Amino acid sequence: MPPRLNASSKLPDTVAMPAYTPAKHGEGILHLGLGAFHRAHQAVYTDDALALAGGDWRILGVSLRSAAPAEELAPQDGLYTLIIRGEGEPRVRVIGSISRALCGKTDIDEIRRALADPSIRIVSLTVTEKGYGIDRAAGGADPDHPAVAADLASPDAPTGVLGLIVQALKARRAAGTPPFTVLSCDNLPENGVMLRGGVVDFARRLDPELADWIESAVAFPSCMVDRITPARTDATIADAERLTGHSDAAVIETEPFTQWVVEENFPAGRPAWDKAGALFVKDVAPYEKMKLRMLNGAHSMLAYSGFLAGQRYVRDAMADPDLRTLIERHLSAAAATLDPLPGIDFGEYAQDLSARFANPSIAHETYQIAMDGTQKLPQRVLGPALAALQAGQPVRPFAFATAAWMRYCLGRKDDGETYALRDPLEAEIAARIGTADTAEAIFTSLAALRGVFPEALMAAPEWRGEVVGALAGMLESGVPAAIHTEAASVRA
Ligand code: CS2
Repeated sequence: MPPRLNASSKLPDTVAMPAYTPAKHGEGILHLGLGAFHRAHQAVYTDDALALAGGDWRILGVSLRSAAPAEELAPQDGLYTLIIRGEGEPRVRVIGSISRALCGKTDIDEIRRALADPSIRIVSLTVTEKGYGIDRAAGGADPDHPAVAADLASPDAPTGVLGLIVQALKARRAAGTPPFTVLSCDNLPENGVMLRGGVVDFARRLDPELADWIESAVAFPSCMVDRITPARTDATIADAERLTGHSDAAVIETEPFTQWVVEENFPAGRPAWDKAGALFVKDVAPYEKMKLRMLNGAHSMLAYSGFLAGQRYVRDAMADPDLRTLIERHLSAAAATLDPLPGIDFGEYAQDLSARFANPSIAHETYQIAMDGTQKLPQRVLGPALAALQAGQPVRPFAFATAAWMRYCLGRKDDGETYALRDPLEAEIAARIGTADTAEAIFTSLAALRGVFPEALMAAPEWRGEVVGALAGMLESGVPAAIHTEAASVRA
């Protein structure tokens, strides 16, 4: 077994090391959600910013539930290998921007103390769509979310996202410490506005005056994040050993492409992320919309249809001419719902996305993307479907994606093999579908899910007809044949 990576490791010259001395930089960011994506994205921008411009901006990483990130990173002094898979041999670098890693289950007091500490000037988050506890249809905290319910009941001992942020802001206000900036980095439209709505509403339920102060004093910039980051596998671990001569339990692999578009609104300061390649703009919304509708929308369509057609990886689905046709159709339909964005050619963006999806060195599982469909579909597929409907554009591409998700909700493939949906509404989905086995009945049962489908869309006979038609095809002839027929109709 090779030695474990840590601050005194000597690595081969082929591995890029932090171009600064990590230990000389203090913490400035507390990040909630220490998963693979953060380590392939924001932590890398921060690593570059520290090298280029310095500052006390290292990241105190927190994972609220899983003990794994802290167990992986702590013995390595927060260091981890990033394997960047493009053409040829992967590029390898060691990231030094994470100073400490804590777990909400075991270190909650330390986490609460850190949140109140004046050195922390940014609290950033990648907790996934379902992790916030926000009722996205209504726009405030969701009192039925388990963490929200628990934190509303004991606000002085919070363990969830909204509860921790509100308690920390309250403590800072009482101590005369300036508030931190709150930066959501999840794939949600206007993520800053959404999180602000959740935090302010949570606070208002406890202390209206505190809520007013948060509204006026705390910044919640929005941002668009992008980097395809598959889950780590044994091959990732083996490559880290082979390429660095060290074992690394925290290694992450990712693609060469990376993008971050951030609203310029950091009253408490920020790392020089702009020098590291992040784009700072006044209004992020059009970039978010483009990425969510094109990249993520096409990803979700491909995940459900590809998974059900037996394609394990996105790259394999891209090698299937029928699925490729459907991806290209989806990308252009999504692009047609967007307002023009100066400096961006949506056609080129679509081509670049197809190339990224086809990257032969990235093994991105369709099943990974299929997770949490109820949390993803609204912004990725249903929002653009409604926009297309209202603009008189064809809704079929979005209806096909929605039908594939509904087919996926049955929890079994054409041959009867079963799988877990991995969705927070999994039990409700199963209960609603019950024994429904016609496209009409399945559509009707899922249409009643709370907060998923926009009413105006579901009320449109055209939409219903297209989804039911596509789903009926999948049920009658099997998913691969339905994909083939659909692609043939696009080519015709
Ligand atoms: C994917 C995203 O898992 C998913 O739902 O669509 O994680 C996607 O890979 C990233 O947003 C790319 O930036």
